[in-house]
Amino acid sequence: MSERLEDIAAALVSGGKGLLAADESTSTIKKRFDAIGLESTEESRRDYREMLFTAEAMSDSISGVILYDETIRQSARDGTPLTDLIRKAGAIPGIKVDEGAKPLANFPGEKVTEGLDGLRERLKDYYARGARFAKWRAVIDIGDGLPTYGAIRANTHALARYAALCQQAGIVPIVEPEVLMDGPNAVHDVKTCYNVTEWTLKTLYEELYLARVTLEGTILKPNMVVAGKDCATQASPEEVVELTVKVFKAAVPVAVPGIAFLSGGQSDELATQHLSLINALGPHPWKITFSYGRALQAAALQAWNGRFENVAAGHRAFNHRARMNALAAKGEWTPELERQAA
Ligand code: 5MM
Repeated sequence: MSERLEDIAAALVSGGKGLLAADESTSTIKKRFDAIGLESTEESRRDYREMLFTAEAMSDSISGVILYDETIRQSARDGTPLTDLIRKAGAIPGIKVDEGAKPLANFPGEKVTEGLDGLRERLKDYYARGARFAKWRAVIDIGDGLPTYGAIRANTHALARYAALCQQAGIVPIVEPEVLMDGPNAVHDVKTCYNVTEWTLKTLYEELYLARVTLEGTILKPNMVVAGKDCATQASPEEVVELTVKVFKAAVPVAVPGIAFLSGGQSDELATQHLSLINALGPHPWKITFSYGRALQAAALQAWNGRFENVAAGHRAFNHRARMNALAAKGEWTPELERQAA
């Protein structure tokens, strides 16, 4: 495969495929395992990821997998490195390199993502382990008086410094500025989400420009424009789609090759439906696909349930969800196909 950043970025978002975000940190995967009553150990985490990466849909629907530090070093039960399983399926291994969102000093209720210290060296190591793209997630909270200019500036500046370091290391940066939809924010309607997303994206592209990042070798991983989870007035799918496309037209340069959405707490099917409607409105100047974590994995985790004898059931659930999202990446998903294929 070509090692040019532009080619790697294009491969990640083309061909109706999308990304599997399997980069849950140890504390997050523990929460997911707690929900099915499974103890989170190095071995159970490995077994779970091995189950995902050996599903058939990895070859037809997944372009790349975002891994966590522990996972990129792990091998399957038979000793095959997990990164080899991913490559064997024709997908590209990637790595989450941020060290999480921490309280932003002097900005109550807001966070900044850390992880820039030592990043140059870590990227070198991840490259040697086969990673050809990386991910850094910043979180933006909506609340009373939030977000602030300071928090948006600090988070997008860190994203730009991360992106520049990745490109120097031959790694495509996925930049993920997530405007959160969860949290007790009754004030958080779809219009507020639109305004905050536009503000965040415009600031992000200014920071990327100032950091001399080559946009052609990046991918954007954004939220869709949706109302907050606790907002009494939820937007219709048509409204979500219209506002999401509108905000990208206003704020995302066409030099960016692709946009790969996060699911952010949307239900599996709604995340698929929104993506499909967005693509059906195309053609757009960017490829638009998925980089889902929860919305790709939830059903597979339930079906697998931590048991070796359920690997086939886990595969079936993962194949279905991944294929529905691959259809959505082409704007071809319908509720009828969802039911027929289930
Ligand atoms: C898979 O979850 C990722 C890692 O989360 P933590 O650092 O909190 O453990 C997360 O960054 C994920 O890649 C994105 O938020 C997108 O996931 P969703 O579930 O929103 O599609």
